Amino acid sequence: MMESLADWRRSHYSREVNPDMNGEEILVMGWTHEIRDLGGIIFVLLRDRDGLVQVTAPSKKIDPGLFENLRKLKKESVIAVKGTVQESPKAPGGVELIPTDLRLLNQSQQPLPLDPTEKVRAEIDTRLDSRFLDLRKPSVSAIFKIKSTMLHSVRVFLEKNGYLEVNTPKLVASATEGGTELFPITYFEREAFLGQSPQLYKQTMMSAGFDKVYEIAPIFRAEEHDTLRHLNEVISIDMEASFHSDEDVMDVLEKLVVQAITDVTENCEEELKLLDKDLQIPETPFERIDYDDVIDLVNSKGVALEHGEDLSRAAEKAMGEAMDGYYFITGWPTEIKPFYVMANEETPEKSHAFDLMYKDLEISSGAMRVHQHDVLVEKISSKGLNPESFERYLAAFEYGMPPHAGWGLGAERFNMTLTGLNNIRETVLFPRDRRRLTP
Ligand code: AMO
Repeated sequence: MMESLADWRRSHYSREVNPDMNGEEILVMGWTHEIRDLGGIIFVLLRDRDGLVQVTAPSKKIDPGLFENLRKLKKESVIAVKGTVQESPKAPGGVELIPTDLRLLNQSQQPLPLDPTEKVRAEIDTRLDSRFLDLRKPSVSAIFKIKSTMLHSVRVFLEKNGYLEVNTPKLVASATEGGTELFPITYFEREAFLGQSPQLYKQTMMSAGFDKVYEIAPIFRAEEHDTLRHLNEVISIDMEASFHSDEDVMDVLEKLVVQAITDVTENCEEELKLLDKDLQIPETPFERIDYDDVIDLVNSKGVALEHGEDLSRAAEKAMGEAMDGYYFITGWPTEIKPFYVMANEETPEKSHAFDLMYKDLEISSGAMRVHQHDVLVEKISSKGLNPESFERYLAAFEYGMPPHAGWGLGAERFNMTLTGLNNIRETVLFPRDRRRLTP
């Protein structure tokens, strides 16, 4: 009688099998990455989440029935192999497995819509259409191991520094980052929107007395344009801190970025190697460059940019050529920043807002906020918005709102800087862009 599946328990992941285990009986589970049938000997590369292990089956040494079953295996089928570990300097990890038993757990259809062995290059759209297969590629899953390590590092860093994790609504009643980027939805008999940013809620938490909060959650932007840096759904790492200035939270951001890079270099050595990425720990403090100097710099490079304009793509590129690594742009004009950004006391045309850049890519923006109710009402009106639609948010400013500051860091854009990838779609499991809503 066939042993029940429950008795077939994995004893090791591929990465754990090493030459010191010579002679040990083990059980590995995974996918048939590759099959090489040389007649008298069959090599099967078994792939699991962590890597590859070679199963070596010489016809003379193993059971003929088992040999035939190995020969019949199809690529990307799911298998379990029992066998004896044998030292083998030429095989991956310096070991091979001489099989004693095989279980075909699930047969894969052929031909495959995509080749997970990475021998054939595929276009990004083909890859995303069969994303489950694409994600089997070690160099693709590496991106998500790095993302997971980064997010863990960010959480640990913020928790250690006294930040409380919060969860705010994603079904919201109003815009925060400009009306045109909103996804409207039907909320029973009313119109509502998908949240563009936890901005209003994280600020409200300052009035609630939580002092320091953070949230890691999706934000939704109805971006019309199709670029390598924009998606319609991304993960935002947001923080807000009371009695903090813009300089204070820039300091937090800088330290968090360095900590995450340090943790990724230490824990994702294999993954970085697969991505061919030589990740350097940046020096602090990051350079700070004033918006006025950015204007002069890009104009000197032949990019026309007027004072009071947001950076065009050409301006970002010129900045990317002039600056190395991470740097802050400070002193942004008040006029082009959202209503919640505090203006400079002495030069009100300039604000307390900043952006964190990596070469030509904006990865975070933040600011010290307006905390005075009357100033905020006026700023909402001056942006052409109706203060009445912000009634509940505004109330939090009437009964003791402390001064505060915060920022939002795009997890995917940050991940692009960690992995060296230039298409943001690569850093999301199932990206949402202008044309894509499935898988
Ligand atoms: P902002 O709109 O600049 O600021 O967003 C913050 C960061 O989120 C990421 N991001 C995006 N990434 C990819 N595709 C998009 N469509 C996209 N939109 C945003 C970027 C960006 O730097 N409320 C403020 C933050 C604050 O002041 O605390 C805000 O949302 O990395």
